[in-house]
Amino acid sequence: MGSKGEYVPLFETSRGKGRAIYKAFVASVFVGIVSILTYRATNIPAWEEDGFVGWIFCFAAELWFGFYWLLSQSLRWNPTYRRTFKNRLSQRFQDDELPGVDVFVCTADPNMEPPAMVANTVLSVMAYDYPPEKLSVYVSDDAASELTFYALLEASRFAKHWIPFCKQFMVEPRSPAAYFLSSSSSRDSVPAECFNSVKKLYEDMENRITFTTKLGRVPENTSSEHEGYLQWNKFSSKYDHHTILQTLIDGRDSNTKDIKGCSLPTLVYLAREKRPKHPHNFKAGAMNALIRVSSEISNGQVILNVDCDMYSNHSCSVRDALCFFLDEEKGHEIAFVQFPQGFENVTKNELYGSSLRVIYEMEFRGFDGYGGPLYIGTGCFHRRDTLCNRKFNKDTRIEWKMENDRNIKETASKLEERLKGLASCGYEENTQWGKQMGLKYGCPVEDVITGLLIQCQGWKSVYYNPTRKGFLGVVPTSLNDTLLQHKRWSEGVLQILLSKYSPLRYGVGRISLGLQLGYCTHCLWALNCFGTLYYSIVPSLYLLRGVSLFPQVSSPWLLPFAYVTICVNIYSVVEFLWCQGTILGWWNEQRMWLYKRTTSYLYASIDVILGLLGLSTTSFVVTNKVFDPDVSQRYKQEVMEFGTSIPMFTILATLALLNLFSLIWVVNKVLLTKDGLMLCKTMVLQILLCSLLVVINLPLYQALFLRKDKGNMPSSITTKSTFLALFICSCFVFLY
Ligand SMILES: *[C@@H]1O[C@H](CO)[C@@H](O)[C@H](O)[C@H]1NC(C)=O
Ligand SMILES: CC(=O)N[C@H]1CO[C@H](CO)[C@@H](O)[C@@H]1O
Repeated sequence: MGSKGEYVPLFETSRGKGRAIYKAFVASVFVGIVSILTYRATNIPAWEEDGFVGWIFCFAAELWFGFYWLLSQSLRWNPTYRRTFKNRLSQRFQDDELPGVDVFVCTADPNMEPPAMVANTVLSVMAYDYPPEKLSVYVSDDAASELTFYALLEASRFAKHWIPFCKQFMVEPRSPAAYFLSSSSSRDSVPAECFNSVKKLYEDMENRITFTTKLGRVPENTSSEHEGYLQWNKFSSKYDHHTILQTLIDGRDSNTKDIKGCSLPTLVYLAREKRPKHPHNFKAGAMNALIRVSSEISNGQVILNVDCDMYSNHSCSVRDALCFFLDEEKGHEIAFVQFPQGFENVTKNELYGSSLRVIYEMEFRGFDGYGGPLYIGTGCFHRRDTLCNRKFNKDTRIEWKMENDRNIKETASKLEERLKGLASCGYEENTQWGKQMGLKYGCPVEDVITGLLIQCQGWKSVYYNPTRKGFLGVVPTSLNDTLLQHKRWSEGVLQILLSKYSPLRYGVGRISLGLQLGYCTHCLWALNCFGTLYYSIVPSLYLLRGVSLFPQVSSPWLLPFAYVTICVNIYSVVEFLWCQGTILGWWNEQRMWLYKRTTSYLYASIDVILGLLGLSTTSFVVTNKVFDPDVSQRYKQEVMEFGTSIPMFTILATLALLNLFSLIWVVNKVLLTKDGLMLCKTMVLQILLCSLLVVINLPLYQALFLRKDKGNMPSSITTKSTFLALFICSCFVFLY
């Protein structure tokens, strides 16, 4: 406490500025939308007319878009900003009074998630500016890969040099790979000699890890050096093996020291038991096994969860998070502190929009204004008790300063034997794990539903987005990967909306209305596919028949259409620039918006509908983090990557060609026929829409017809989509 017992907060919350102007703008756009809908409702063509069906569906699409736009305002209505005071934290809490922090790193596939990357992630979190006795790192390896184990063993040795080096010279960032690549100014204070010797150690380690990874197995002379490898003797496959639990660094042991004689954080490797007949519940299952195992080793009151492809970019993030939890007034309400996912591999104009700029800079702050952001499965600090189903009670405070009850009586090997059972397949049978306890099972976005249920227990969460990002990861660098990732997300969140934990039903009375609407905005991503598909196909096809679906140039009804379109897009540009994007980045994002909606979201919607009919089950796809140099090159030059022959690309190409053919047809007509000008006047909006779709698809036409590199559109898709588009267009012209 401050002087005279007066309360000085550990963090500060403020609201966004300029809200009144924004709200007036929203109101005006809303009037525009209502006018558009009025126009649709009052000008329906007679049912036997050519445009009747098209009109009705336009009406439906615009109703949806209007509704969805309104819904998405919930996330812009009340943005909230947070600031922490770490110096006050260190004044109020001595090092030995700080809570224990357990860091969970999950990896699932050494081929997609290179062991060297996992080692760097682990080293970056082991080097946090935090008392090492209070910090433990647990790695869950769902592939039970010897290669990952080898990399961690190497990392545990290198840590003895790396951690004291980081602490002595205040090195940032503390992932060695990122540090040695960066030209960070923190390098100047390091004597060249120290720098070079640590760098050499790192490079030797990295070479050894990469060598073994390429070899695909650990050489015998190496594996005989550590008894940990013996656990692989009875190993049959990654789908069928017993629990492997190894303490690589036992921080509880007072003899474990780094080269400077200081303590080290604990490092534990876990590959939980897998048997073909037992569902393993993907990442949620891995996290739950870690929660149980860690509770018997270090039992940190705070749990940090990071993906293996994200490293810590700020050594103080733990202290930042603790400023929220340990605040005497408000800390007791907070269940988790979510950091945004930062990305190091984004190019300037973000061809695939993968940094999710607007979501992290804008929408998550909106969530925070209503009780807290979603839990997104990485870069998130949880209180251990709230993850284990503790309900919120406004009078109960957690005793942070209590002695940490870490287990120091047993030796590591005894402990390991005893704890293996906690990670066995059978352990969770007839328990609440996966239901009430830990992360929830049965949803492809286990993180989001878990966060939602914690909020439904009465807890708040906090979004902390400092200028210097706390965690950095890599983005998918191809269109294919991006679309698949969004398919998984949009499918998962839509399932939540339809599940018994729907924010609209279960959430009622448990979370605020604003938060419910915020969740719905994300949960309904997938359903945007129908309106968008319709809007990007049918108006253009109607051009071929000369049927107008929008007001003519001379009609006053043109105004609301123009006003809404222009305003919404100008706002969207401004918002994007405000989130530190570029104009071209915005344009690329619009293209991705179209592509995601017409493929990822469509697939997600279809899968959810099939799931409702009992025809499909959830699956979990690990995103690829290994990059072909050729693909990387094109990614850096911001050239779209097609290259693979997947049905999603056929859809995209067909759509693009449909619009191209329609535009050619109509331009032809305008230029070559007598009533060309008339056509222009009656169909102006449709022609504009079609032209816009053509312009936004320019990179796709290039990939179809002009590019010769390996990332161009496979010729099978070119043929298929050209044929399909021609067929659909001619149907519209001649039959229908
Ligand atoms: C990561 O940390 C470094 C300093 O170590 C900083 O210069 C850089 O801006 C950070 N990156 C991001 C994206 O915040
Ligand atoms: C994992 C990965 O793709 N890393 C790349 C990120 O971007 C830098 C520079 O753009 C590359 O050097 C890395 O290889």
